[in-house]
Amino acid sequence: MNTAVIILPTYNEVNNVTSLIHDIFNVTKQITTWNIQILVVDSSSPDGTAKEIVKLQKQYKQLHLLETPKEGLGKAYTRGFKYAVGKLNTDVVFEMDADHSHNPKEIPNFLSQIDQGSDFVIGSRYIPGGSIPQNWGIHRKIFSIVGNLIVRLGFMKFSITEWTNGYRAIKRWVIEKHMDDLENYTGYVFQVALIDNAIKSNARIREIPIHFIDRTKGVSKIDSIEYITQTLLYVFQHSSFIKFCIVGGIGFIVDFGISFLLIEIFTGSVVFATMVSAELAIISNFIFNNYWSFAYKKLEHGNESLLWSFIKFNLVASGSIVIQAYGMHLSTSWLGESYWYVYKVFIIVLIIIPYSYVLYNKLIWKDT
Ligand SMILES: Nc1nc2c(ncn2[C@@H]2O[C@H](COP(=O)(O)OP(=O)(O)O)[C@@H](O)[C@H]2O)c(=O)[nH]1
Ligand SMILES: [Mg+2]
Repeated sequence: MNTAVIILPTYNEVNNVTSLIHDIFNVTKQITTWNIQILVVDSSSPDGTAKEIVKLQKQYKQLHLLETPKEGLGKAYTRGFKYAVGKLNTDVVFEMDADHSHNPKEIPNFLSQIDQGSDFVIGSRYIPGGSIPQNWGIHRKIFSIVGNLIVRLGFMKFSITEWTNGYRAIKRWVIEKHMDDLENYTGYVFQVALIDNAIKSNARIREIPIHFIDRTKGVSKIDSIEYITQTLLYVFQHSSFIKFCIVGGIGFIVDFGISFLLIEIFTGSVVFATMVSAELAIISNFIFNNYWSFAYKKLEHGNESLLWSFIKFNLVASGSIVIQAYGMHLSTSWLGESYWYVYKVFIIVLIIIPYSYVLYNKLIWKDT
């Protein structure tokens, strides 16, 4: 029988964790196809959470306790993952808050998605059937909704609606594959990093709706300012889309700079200069995208497809020149030529950027 370990990270949850553990085992005793264990990872809570767990262990032999220093939620989870995989030899790990925000009744739904072939099941508050608490203040609602939106936009990944909530079931291989990278994220941003890593290794990700219940006992440990800065920084450093936009900007500078050099300094012909500079910009874009924006799906040197990919890249780039020329022709013939630069910006932002990004992902740096 396969094993699933439910990890409950705790920091001062003495008034929540005992009743939650009873609730969980009440649900899981009805599951016959999985061996379910609970691992509490307590970061030296001064309120005596760990002592309560030790008492409960007399009642439940499937209850484990890992005591760690106070190093943040991400660190607690990575330590918990290592223990669950290494010591408890689990096949699946669950993440679940210990403050009753996540209803244990959903556990069978997570497992049935795993049984049906998912590698990573996310409990989402933002798909039909899911919700955030009605009684949350407007600040907390905006914080949660906008936070998720920024991540979705930054990664241009709209199919995943929930990046921050920690009610999840994850297959062992995903954890093992990304453990080294995950250890870099000690705080709540760890949750975003985990999904980002899972996407990059093509894990089959599935969302199921959950209602998030506001805690009634104890206080939230989230440090909002630290969380926002770390999340923005993470998205900025890891988003292929943002890097792709920066590479486009560099391409523009290369194109313009070389044209300027050839025309003004070397008094070359304008047509010749334009051809040379455009192709050099295409080459620079191809190299920077390959080794930076899409580095995690890099086309390797010596690989036969590298040349073919470069040819396709040139075709996509030529396509964008044709689209721009046609768009400029249409817009200036309708609206006159005075504001041509405004139309150009609109065409680049609304058509060229999405066109190139989608085609690069579909034709050149493909998800395997
Ligand atoms: N072990 C451990 N657990 C933590 C830490 N910070 C938060 N938690 C736990 O993570 C879960 C979610 O935290 P919570 O404060 O409720 O965050 P919120 O739901 O976003 O307000 C709870 O079970 C907390 O006890 C930490 O540093 N170490
Ligand atoms: Mg909470």
